[in-house]
Amino acid sequence: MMRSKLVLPMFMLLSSIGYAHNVLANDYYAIKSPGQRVYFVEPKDGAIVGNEVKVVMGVEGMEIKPAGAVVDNTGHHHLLIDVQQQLNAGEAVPTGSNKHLHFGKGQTETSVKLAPGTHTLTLQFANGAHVSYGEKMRSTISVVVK
Ligand SMILES: [Cu+2]
Repeated sequence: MMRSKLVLPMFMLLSSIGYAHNVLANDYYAIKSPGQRVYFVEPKDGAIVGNEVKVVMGVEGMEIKPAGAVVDNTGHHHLLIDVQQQLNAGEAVPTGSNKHLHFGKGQTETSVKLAPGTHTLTLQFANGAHVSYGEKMRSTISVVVK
C-alpha cells in the first residue's frame, strides 16, 4: 500500500526534474551558440503585400529534418499567424490549429492567405517532436495586407 502511493509522486518528481533539465540545457545551448537563429527571407518586416503571401523561412546553425526523431540541433519550421502567446523552450507547438502551421516535411516555403490589415507572423523552430526551441529560435515580423 505504501509503495503504490509513492509511485505517482515519484513519477511526477522525476518528470519535473527531466523537464527542468531540458529547459536548462536549451538555455545553456542558447548562450553557447550565438550563430543559431531563424529569420524570414520573405516577406520583409513591415512589407506591404497582397492577400496571398509567399513566405520563405530561413535557419542558421541548425539543420532542417522532417518531424520524427529528436536529434540535437535539428528540427523544422513553424509559422504562427497572429498568435500573441509565444512558446517557451520545452513547450510543444499546438497541432490542429490553423494559426500554428507545421512544416514537418522540412519545407522552407509556403503561401498563406491573409485578410486585409496588419498581421503578425512568427517563425518558431522546434525539434522532431514539435517541441519549441523557444525565443532563441524565433522571429516575428508584421506585414500589411492591402
Ligand atoms: Cu511541428
